[in-house]
Amino acid sequence: MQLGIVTLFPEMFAAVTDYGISGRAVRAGLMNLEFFNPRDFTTDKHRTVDDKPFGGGPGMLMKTEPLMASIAAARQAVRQKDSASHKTRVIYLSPQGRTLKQDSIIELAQLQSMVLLCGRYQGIDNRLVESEIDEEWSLGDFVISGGELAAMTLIDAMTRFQPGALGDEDSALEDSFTNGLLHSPEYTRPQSIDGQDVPKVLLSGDHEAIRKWRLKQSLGATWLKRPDLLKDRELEQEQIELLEQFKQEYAHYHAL
Ligand code: 9WO
Repeated sequence: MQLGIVTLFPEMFAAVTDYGISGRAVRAGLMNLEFFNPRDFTTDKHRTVDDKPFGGGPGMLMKTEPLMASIAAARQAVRQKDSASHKTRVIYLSPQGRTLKQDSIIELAQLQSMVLLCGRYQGIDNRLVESEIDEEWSLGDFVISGGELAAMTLIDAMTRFQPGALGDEDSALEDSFTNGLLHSPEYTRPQSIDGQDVPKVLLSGDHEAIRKWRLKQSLGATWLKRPDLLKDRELEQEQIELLEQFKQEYAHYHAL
């Protein structure tokens, strides 16, 4: 995947390029990040990248000309490297966007190329939103200081769906949310921590019993913590029965 990233702070992206699964994917060439800093596209002595909003008020906007020049350069560079020369989407990360969900991550992860625009200050001139931005995406209903951390989050999440990015035993398709349910609880050594024991079934070696137990816990955790995920969802007969068992055990346990 070819990524053109328009940002005033390219150094921040070391968090994805230098560490962990995303770092390995970058080193393996699965994800190719190229940075375009509006400051490098300024023409004045002070290399100005902010400007006052018309109508007054506190705060600044990103200065238009260096921003437009860096978007144009990013589009061009990324398009040249996208072997099929697909139409490159320009994506803006902002609280005004559609909320990213795992299914939107999976769809975006299929693209060959994209330009990510990281806003700073109070954002960008609305005419650029209209003319330059193809899609606006949000992580959720909160404000952070700029688009970079959101862009990095998106890049990390998309990396997990690049073929070869995860080790053999990891599968992005087995993560929480990919089946629409929360993951069942997991345990490692030691078998007992201050009298809290690992559930016996996990030590039994009975794979079918373990599968059923995990599915029941997964349904139960979703019912307890994220009932909204079960709202408009058809459960299979086995799932209905396991969730019913979970609820009964839960009621029994909490009645004591
Ligand atoms: C800053 C500001 C300062 C004074 C008065 C109003 C203001 N609004 C903003 C603002 O919303 N700034 C944004 C900072 C502009 C776009 C980039 N920034 C950003 C992106 N903040 N939060 C995000 C973001 C992106 C994705 N998901 C969640 C939040």
